[in-house]
Amino acid sequence: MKNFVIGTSGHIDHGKTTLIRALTGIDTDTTREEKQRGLSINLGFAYLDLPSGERVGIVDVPGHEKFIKNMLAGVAGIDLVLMVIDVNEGIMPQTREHAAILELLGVKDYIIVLTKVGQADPDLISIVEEDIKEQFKGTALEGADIVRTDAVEGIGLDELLDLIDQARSDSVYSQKELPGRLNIDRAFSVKGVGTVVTGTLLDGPLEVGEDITIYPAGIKSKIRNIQIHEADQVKAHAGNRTAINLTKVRLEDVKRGDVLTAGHLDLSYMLDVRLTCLKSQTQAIELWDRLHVHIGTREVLARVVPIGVDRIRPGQSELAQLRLEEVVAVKKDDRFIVRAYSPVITIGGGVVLDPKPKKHKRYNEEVIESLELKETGETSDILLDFLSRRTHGLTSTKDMADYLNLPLKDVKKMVSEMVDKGELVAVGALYLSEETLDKMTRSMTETLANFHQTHPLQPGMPLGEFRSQFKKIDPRDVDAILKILQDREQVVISAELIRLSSFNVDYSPEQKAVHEAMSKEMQKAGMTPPSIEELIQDDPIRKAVYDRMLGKELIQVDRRIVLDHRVYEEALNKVKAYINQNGAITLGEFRDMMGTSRKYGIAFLEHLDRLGVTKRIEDKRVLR
Ligand SMILES: Nc1nc2c(ncn2[C@@H]2O[C@H](COP(=O)(O)OP(=O)(O)OP(=O)(O)O)[C@@H](O)[C@H]2O)c(=O)[nH]1
Ligand SMILES: [Mg+2]
Repeated sequence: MKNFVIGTSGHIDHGKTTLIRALTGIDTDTTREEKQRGLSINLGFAYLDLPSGERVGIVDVPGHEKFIKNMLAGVAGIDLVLMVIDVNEGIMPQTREHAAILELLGVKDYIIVLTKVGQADPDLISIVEEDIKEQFKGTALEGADIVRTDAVEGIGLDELLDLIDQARSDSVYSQKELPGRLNIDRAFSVKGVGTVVTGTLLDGPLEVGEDITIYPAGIKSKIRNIQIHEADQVKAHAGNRTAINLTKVRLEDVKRGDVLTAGHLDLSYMLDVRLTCLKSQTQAIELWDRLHVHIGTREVLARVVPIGVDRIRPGQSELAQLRLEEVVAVKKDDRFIVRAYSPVITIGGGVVLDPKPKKHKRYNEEVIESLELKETGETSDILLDFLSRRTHGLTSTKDMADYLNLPLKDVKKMVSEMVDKGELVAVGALYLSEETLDKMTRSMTETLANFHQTHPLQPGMPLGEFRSQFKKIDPRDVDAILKILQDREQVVISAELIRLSSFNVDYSPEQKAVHEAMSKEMQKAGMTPPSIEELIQDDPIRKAVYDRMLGKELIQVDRRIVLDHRVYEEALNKVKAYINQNGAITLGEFRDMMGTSRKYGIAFLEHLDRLGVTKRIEDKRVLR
């Protein structure tokens, strides 16, 4: 099951760490510097056993504005925030900044914890509470429970625990199982154990023994051990605070900001996003503004390109493209925060709509529509939009699941529904959109129709020439579409020629008679046909008719041998039937069955090998 994670937040010295220590007995200020200075610098980690018996994880963040970076690295994946406010000070700058950040990151559940109430005047407490309610109006913290506490005097802690328990049991977990993904917030080395990384699991599960990749470097490793709340586990789920011991990874190869995943991530220097500029800002976010982007546990510099508007004004949310100065590995729907380049203050944030976009022209309707679709559209439409923009259309359900950031199981179900509805076509285990197929079919049949018109006497277009017309398209797609067109009997491919199945050569009366004669000769000759020269007899009329029969009525078996198509079909069916009955066929058996000679037998069987119908094993052939 998903684990519940609580985060603290609030202004410096308002009592976050003291509160967690009072609740859990764990001091999250672990370094000497933190203890000496009496303030938190790094993220602190603890866990809490609730009255219900449930164990939940806690991330304690520093309040000092200089350490906001550390705070940002800790808050992804948090379910409930304890917004800590010192009753003697009320809402202060970092209270507001943390609240804005958490709201932009999509955190929905909050408990407002008033601290240090023991010595405070009850009237003051009421005034501060009213002020807090007023100031948080219209934000995600509006209506949050407020609890009065004093960690030193032990006031209000039981009430707070009950509220946390309530919030935990009310929370609805999304049960989607995705390839495990963890944004690394710490990496360290343990003597005799090796490299350990920690973080909150964004997607899960992850299991001991699982192969993983660390992005962006692409380092491959395996999970040797998983710890959750200091206990060994075989499996970690989304939301778990985990420490993961990795095999064969040196400490210098991993750092905060890296992403560990059991799945695949695309690397990208650009992100399409919806970007919100905070209401409290006095300046708009302008084209080409340089910003710090905090995404996952990573911080990168980027330039902003608003897509549909000139600038993003305070309080507005607009489509934009972030042009990053370093590569990132993120997924659709990931959230991020942006801070001004200088002075470094939080000015906004948003959500990723496309983690690997192309460079966009601004004010382009098509781009805007496609992004809006990704934001609010039906998943099946988002998938069709994705397929229409890929360089090759044939796509696996795994690639689709990666792009959509959805469980493979759900994607497979959706895809099979889309196949039934005629929106997708299955090509083996891959899929193509009906739209791509349609477009390609039209352009292929047009190419063939043009060829037939300019070469009415030729039985078909040489395949090589045909393919060269579609060089821009991935050859795998061309093959797949040709296969579909053959199955649907729209085109015929034979002897390296392709033609529309509706195409017929018109014969003159004279040619007609010759055609009939040649057709009879070839049928009669069966599996011991005359050579091509013998058939044509150096006669121009016979040559013209031969050309038109080739590929339709005459099937080329090798350079010198052609067979009547009826003879060819019969031989092919007999070979298949023979192998089905006997497991294999030898050259001798084929010769006897067809009453032909060694020369034709070899030519025919080798032709079937090349076609991929049969496969030669020593002196026998089996079906492929
Ligand atoms: N009397 C009283 N003092 C408190 C209480 N909570 C915190 N303090 C004191 O306030 C000071 C700051 O507390 P911390 O818990 O370190 O504050 P913090 O919010 O973790 O600070 P940063 O992590 O640096 O942002 C310490 O001296 C605490 O002893 C409380 O409920 N009552
Ligand atoms: Mg602290």
